[in-house]
Formats: sequence, C-alpha cells, structure tokens
Amino acid sequence: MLIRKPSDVVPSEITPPEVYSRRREFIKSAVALGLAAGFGSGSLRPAFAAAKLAPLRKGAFSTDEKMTPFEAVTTYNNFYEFGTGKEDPSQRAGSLRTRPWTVRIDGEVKKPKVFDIEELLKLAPLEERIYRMRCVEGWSMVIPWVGYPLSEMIKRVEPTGNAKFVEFTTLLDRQQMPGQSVDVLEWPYIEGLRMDEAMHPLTLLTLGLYGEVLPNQNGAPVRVVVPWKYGFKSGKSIVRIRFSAEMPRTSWMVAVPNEYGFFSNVNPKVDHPRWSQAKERRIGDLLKRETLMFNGYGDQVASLYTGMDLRKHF
Ligand SMILES: Nc1nc2c(c(=O)[nH]1)N[C@H]1C(S)=C(S)[C@@H](COP(=O)(O)O)O[C@H]1N2
Ligand SMILES: [Mo]
Repeated sequence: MLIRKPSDVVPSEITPPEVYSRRREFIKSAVALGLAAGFGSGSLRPAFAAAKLAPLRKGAFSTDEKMTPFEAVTTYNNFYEFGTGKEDPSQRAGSLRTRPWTVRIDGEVKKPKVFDIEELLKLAPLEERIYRMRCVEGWSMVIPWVGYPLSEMIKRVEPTGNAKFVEFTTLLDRQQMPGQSVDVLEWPYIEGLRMDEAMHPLTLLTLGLYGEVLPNQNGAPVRVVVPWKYGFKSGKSIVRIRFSAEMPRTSWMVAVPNEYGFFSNVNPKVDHPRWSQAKERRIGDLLKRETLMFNGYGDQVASLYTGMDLRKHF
C-alpha cells in the first residue's frame, strides 16, 4: 500500500541519517548520565521514516532550556491506548493508521466542519514551539513541538455564545489501539478545556515535534498541547473537537475524581493526594528541580484564574 505524506513535504527531506546522528548523540549523553539502561532497548530499533515539516516559523513563547533528546521524547511516553508502560507506546503504536484521518468539529459552533488532516496541516503557518511539559507523575521534558495556536482553527468554525468549554476526543478503535481492551480508563480518552484556555495563544494544535510529523506514540497525526497544565490534559490522536455549554466529563475525572480535577494546572503548592507536586525530575537530569507555578507560564496564564481558589479548582 502507499504511504501518503503531507503534501508540503519535500521528498528529499525525508532523511533518516539525521535521526541516526541525533540518536547517536543521545546514546552518548545517556551513557554519560548512566541512563543507558532506561532507554537502551529503544536505541537499537531502526529509525522510523519520518516526514519533515517545513518551512517552520520560530514560534513565540519558546524556552531556551536544553531540549530533551528525541530518543527520550519518543520512547518514554504515556499513551494508555497502547499500554500503561512507558515503553509500550513506542513499541506498540505501529498499529495506529494516521491516514486517512479526519477531525470532526461540532457542538456549539456556527460552522460545524470535518477537517481532513491534510487541510489541518495547511490551515495556518506551522511554528516551532519549545515548551516545558510536566507530567502529573513528577517528570518533565522540554519538547520542540510543531503546530499553530488552536485558536486559528477555532476562529474558523465560529463558536456560538453558548460555547463555554471545548472537549477533545481521541480515536476509539480496539484493533488499532490494543490498550482500549483494558479497562484502565473509560474509552475513548476525553479531555477538555475552558473556552478561554482553548483560545489562549499558548495552546497549540500540534502536528509534529523536532521538525517532523508526530510519531504515533506522541499522538499522531494531531493532538493538543497545553504547557501550563499537567500532561494528561494534552490529548493525543484527536478525532473530534466539540464545543459545549457544560464542562466535559473527562476520562481522568471519571476514573479518579478526587485525584484529577478539570483544571489540572501545574501547581507546586497543591499536592496530588498520594504525592507531593513541589518538585520534578527533568528527564535526563539526576537531581530534582522545583516545579514552577503554571509550569513557568504564569506571566501568560495566571490572569485566566484570578479570583479562583486553585485548591478547590484543582
Ligand atoms: N489519548 C491519550 N492522550 C494522552 C494520554 C493518554 O494516555 N491517552 N496520556 C497523557 C499524559 S499522562 C501525558 S504526560 C502526555 C504525554 O505526552 P508525550 O508522550 O507526547 O510526552 O500525553 C497525554 N495525552
Ligand atoms: Mo502525564
């Protein structure tokens, strides 16, 4: 069968050698840090033939902190649709078919629409956004995402005055997503944002990382990235975006309501009921570091929550 690639990809730019050299760099630094055991098995697998996303604008809000190596970003994942182990997604997500792919936009919008993935790739100029990402489990990474503000897409479907929330639904398909045969969560995976959060310029409709189309394990072919919230708010492999008057029932709130709230803003002062959130381990580092309020994006987003008790609205 034919493997389609994004139409703006220059064939000569499908270049595995780059992946290899980056991989070698990673192996060197991983060995130096004594992390080889953790990611070693992944580094022996052949590189996937990734398609370059070009040209890229340098996006706003990017951090200049050291980026987490590609190898770690793509082999240490949470994507329960492929299993709950960190290496399960990179080892098992090959069964996900990312073409053809559509994203249905419906609910409280004047112009409901079904976007084809090729259309989404061209909807607005792609930017590189280097964001800090913080998982609720206590680890973090710095990832160069590729995408554009979700607001670019939202503008085009014209939400009605009743639209107060946005709900994101991941693909439901047990054949392609074997982890959905296990009842760890209610499937499909559902996440949501308040309308002002979804419209915020930091919120990214994400189509790639490290200048390439998203690897399956990172939520191909399209996901959202919300860098001031815990990682689970950034839903992967999205097939539907619904606008509503009511707060969505998100998968994590349904599963464990006392542990995972709707907002889930990164907050070192509000502990998870079973562990502290004061510190985090940046993948690749030996020592923990302090977790920053709103994951360091407070200047941009704190005003969204003025007057709210963030202990109550966790
Ligand atoms: N559909 C879906 N989206 C998901 C998850 C998941 O299990 N299923 N895991 C979340 C969690 S807990 C994190 S930390 C991030 C991890 O994204 P990454 O693997 O690209 O770093 O994805 C989030 N999005
Ligand atoms: Mo997470």
